[in-house]
Amino acid sequence: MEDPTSPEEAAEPSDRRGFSRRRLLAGGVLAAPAVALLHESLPHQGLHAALGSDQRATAEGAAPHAGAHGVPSHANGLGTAGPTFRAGGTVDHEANGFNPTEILRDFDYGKTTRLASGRLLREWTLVSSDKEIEVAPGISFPAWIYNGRIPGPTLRCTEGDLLRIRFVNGSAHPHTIHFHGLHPAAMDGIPGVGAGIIETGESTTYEFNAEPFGLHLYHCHTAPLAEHIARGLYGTFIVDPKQGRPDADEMVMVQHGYNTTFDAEGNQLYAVNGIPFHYMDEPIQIKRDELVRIYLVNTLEFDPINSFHIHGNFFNYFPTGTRLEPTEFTDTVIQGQAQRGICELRFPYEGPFMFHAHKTEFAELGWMGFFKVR
Ligand SMILES: [Cu+2]
Repeated sequence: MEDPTSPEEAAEPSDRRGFSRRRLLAGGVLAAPAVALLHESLPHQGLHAALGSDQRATAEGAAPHAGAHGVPSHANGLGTAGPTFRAGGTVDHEANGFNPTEILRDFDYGKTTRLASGRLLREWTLVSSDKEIEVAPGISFPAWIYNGRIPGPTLRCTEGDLLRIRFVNGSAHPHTIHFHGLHPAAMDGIPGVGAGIIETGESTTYEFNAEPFGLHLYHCHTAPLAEHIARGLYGTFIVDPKQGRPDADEMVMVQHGYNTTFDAEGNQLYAVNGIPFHYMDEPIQIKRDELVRIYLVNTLEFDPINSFHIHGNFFNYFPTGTRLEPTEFTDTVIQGQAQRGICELRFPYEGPFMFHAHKTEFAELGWMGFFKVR
């Protein structure tokens, strides 16, 4: 197979406009037989093909790591034993300051105080900063982030709580926090309304009621909006119904991407919870027959849709989480940007089960992982 990006081509800035991911995929990665794709060449080749020239240079330097991502042996079509995960191909989570395995089940309930009225006050502090994140082995991305991680913390409360979110801008760029939910205009976190844009070194406090119950999100709303979101300024905001939901193994999956070439044409890498291919390397551990609840959010910039698909199973889907009855029993959902929904399911069989974008080109550029059911 031809190398879809010769060094000359990748290094020539004037070619950048024509250096689209889709052309690369069409001419390179996707032209390969599916078996080869899913076997050893996939993550490696995908990264090389898709990264920009600067990052490509770094990728070459990281060649010993590239391709070390675990590839399931069942993907070779032989139907043999479970995943074989080779060591050494991961990013430096410690240097990044976060690990998607921990982000998955990390819910931040804030600092709580009972008010005289009996209501619960929840308070958080979110600090934005600029940070180089190793998004794939050897590949650095200059991110803008909340509380040192991508995605930002998962803020969780119960409908009727009073919420107070102090925002401190520690980034070199102006930002805001815009919450989805019901709130006064002054608390909307957009330029020119209320506190408006929060400049470097400044802070503000957003205060509003927790409503409606459901699965929501927050993100920066400063222009250029696409860049402020794509750089990493987003997170999940869960408002639990007063009566709660049935006990379950709960987890959050924020779908997003990295436009490593900064051409705003698309993304070169796709992920859930910060790091492409992470749950290939560290499958999500699941107990057989236990109820699993996935809070699934799409913050993907530049691509009009994203999707989630699970192997060997079906789930009940609660769009936006604003109703207690599911609207669908399916194995695939499509989400546009800011769409989100709750997936509930049980795994009746043990073994490794893939989940990935059924926008399959995203899967091959990082948006895939495994549940490991025991
Ligand atoms: Cu911003």
